[in-house]
Amino acid sequence: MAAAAPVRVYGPPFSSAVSRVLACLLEKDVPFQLQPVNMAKGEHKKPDYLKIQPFGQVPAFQDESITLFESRAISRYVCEKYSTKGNKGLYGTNPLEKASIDQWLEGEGQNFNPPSSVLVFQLAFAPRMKIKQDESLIKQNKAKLAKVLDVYEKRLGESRYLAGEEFTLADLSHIPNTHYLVNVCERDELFASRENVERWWGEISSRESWRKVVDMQKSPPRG
Ligand SMILES: N[C@@H](CCC(=O)N[C@@H](CS)C(=O)NCC(=O)O)C(=O)O
Repeated sequence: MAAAAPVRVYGPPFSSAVSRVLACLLEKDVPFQLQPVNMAKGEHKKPDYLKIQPFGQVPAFQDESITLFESRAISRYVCEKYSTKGNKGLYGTNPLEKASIDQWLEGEGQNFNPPSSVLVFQLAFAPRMKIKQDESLIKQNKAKLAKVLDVYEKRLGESRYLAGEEFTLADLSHIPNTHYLVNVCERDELFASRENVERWWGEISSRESWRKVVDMQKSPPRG
């Protein structure tokens, strides 16, 4: 029987949402093919691409004849489909573990991502795109993120990772935006000033899966 084709991830590794999916695939040891989407040329808004990502964003994902979008949904799918590969506990092994992971994954999507993605855009991408930074938006979102991190500081004083004692998809999902905030945006004080958050960031950012994504970000394929 012919080997199954590798799954495909559409989008550049510098995108936070794309890199979330890449880190998940690497944790799960699932082979993948990266499909370039040249965002500078607006390829993500072209009719062919909109057939697989109707909102015109990256990533899109293909497994056999099925296409998916939304990085967190794709990551959950990868964990479920490849439950016996790579890091087997990444999305838990029973309903209660999954619910606990989902709770913090939703917390990331609903509470952490809104202010952190505004800060990443304003501080890392706007200057590169020659867009004027909005200082009041930066101030507002820094304050919002600080409140979210206060909750994390307490939680991470009770358990090693967000959903318990093991690294899970909930932790992984925070890495892409935090990476930009700590390493590019000079907002590392938000994390370093909180002892437990700082310890957690040190642990999750040094995972081999994420180090590989960072290497891919340094030398992305041309698209
Ligand atoms: N909730 C989506 C967000 C996707 C998203 O915002 N992607 C950004 C790059 S990180 C994008 O495509 N931006 C271009 C645009 O919105 O036109 C996911 O997690 O997949």
